[in-house]
Amino acid sequence: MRWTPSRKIGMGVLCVLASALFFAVPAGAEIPGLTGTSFSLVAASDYIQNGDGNNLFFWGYADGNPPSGTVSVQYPGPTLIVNEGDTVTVTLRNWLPDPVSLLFPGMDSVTATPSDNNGIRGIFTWEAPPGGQSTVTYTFVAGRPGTFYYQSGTNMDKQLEMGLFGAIIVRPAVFNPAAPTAYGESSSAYTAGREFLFILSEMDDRYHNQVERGEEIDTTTFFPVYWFINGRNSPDTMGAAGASYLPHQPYNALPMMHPGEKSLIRLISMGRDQHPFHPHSNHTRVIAWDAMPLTSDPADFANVGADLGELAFTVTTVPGRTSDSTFEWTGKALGWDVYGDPNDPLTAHDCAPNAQGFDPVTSEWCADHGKPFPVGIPEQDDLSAGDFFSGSPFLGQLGALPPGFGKFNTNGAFFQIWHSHSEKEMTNNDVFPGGIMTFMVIIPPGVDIP
Ligand SMILES: [Cu+2]
Repeated sequence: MRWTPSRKIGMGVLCVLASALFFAVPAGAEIPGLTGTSFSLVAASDYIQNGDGNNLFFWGYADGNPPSGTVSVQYPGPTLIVNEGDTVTVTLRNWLPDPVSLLFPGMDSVTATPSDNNGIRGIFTWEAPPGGQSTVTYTFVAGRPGTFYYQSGTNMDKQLEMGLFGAIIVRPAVFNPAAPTAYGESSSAYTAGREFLFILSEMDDRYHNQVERGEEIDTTTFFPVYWFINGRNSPDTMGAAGASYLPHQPYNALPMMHPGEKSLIRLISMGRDQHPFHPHSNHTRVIAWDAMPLTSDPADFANVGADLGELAFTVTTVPGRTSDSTFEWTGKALGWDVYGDPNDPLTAHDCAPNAQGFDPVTSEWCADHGKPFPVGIPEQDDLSAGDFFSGSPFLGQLGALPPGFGKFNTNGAFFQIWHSHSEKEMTNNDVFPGGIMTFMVIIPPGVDIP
C-alpha cells in the first residue's frame, strides 16, 4: 500500500523530531514506578495542587529510608513493579502523627515484623508508630500476575482519604518487554509501551483542612469535591509525568497509541465512591477483575485465555477493586474514511486490505475507504475551535484554524475523551472541566509517540 503523509503531517513530524532532539524524550509510554524486590516507604505529609489552584494537605507514602532529612512524599504512593513469584519486602517508617500500616490485598504469605517493642499491634496488622524511629517490615509473595494495590490498614476511612495508598503491578513469570502480556498468554497481549495505569480516587477538602489543623474528622459526612486519576485532576492529568510544578503528584494520565495497536488499561479504585470510567470512541475489553482473568477454564488458561472477557461501554470501578482491559482503535465501521477523500490530493491514500480487512500500514478498515465524511464542517466564522482540534476531521491532517487554536494538536491526532460517567466527578470543587477526565490520543501512523 501507499501512505503519503501530506506536507502538513510532515511539519508535525518535524516538530516531534525537534522536541526529541532538545529534550531526552523516553521512547514509548511506560508506567513509571519502582522495580526490585526490596522497598522502603516513609509515611509523611505535604500539599497537593488541584486543577483549580487550590492546595490540599495530604498524607502519602514516599520512596526512601533516610534516618532524617527530607523525602518526596507523593499522591498516590510509588507504584511498585514486581515479578510473579518474587518475595517482596517493604519497610515502613512513619513521620505522621497517627500510627500507619500497610496491607497488600491479594498477595500471598503476608508477614509483618516490627523493628522493636514500639510497634503497635493494629486490627489488621502491625503498625509503625509516629516519630520515625521504629519501623515495620512487611513481606509478601507476589503469587500471581495482575494489577494490585497497597494501602494503610489503620483507621482506613481517614487514612485512605488522606492519600495512603499506591499501585502494585505484578508481571507474569514469563515476561518479554518487546512482546508484553498482562497474564502470560495471548489474550492479554498488548503493544510494547502501551500499558496505562488509572488509579481513581476522591477527596473531601474539609477533612484535609481539619487534619492539617490537628482536628478529628467525622467521616460519616463524606462529601467529596475533588476527583483524581493517578493523583491529579483534569487538566493536570494531561501534564507531563514528573512535571516540576506538581512535585507531589508525579504520575500523569495521558494514554497515546497508533491505530491498530492494542493498549492495556490497568484500573484501580482507591476511593470510597464508585467511579464509572468511560472510554470514548470504542469499548474496552475487560479481561480480569482483581487480577483474576475472566476464563472458562482456569486449569487450561494458557490455551483458553480470557475467553469470558467482555466488551465494556463503561467500567464500573468499585472501591478496592482492580480491573485489566485491552483497548484497540482503528476507526472500523465508523461509516466514513478516517483518512479523508482518497481523490483529494491533500488526503490521497490507498487501502490494501489484509485477510482481516485492514490496511497493514494505516490500519484503515478498507470497507469504509473513500466513504465521505457525513457532516458538513461549518465555516470558520461559525466555528468555535478547542485546543485539541486540528482543523480537520481526518486523522493525520491539519486544517485552517482561527489564530491561537489547535496548539495542542500539531499532528492531526484524534483526541478521545476518557472520563467518569458520574459527571459531577468531572469538576474541581464545582468548576467544570476537571476531575476524572483525560484523553486517549490516537496518533497518526508514522508519527512517533514520545
Ligand atoms: Cu481510506
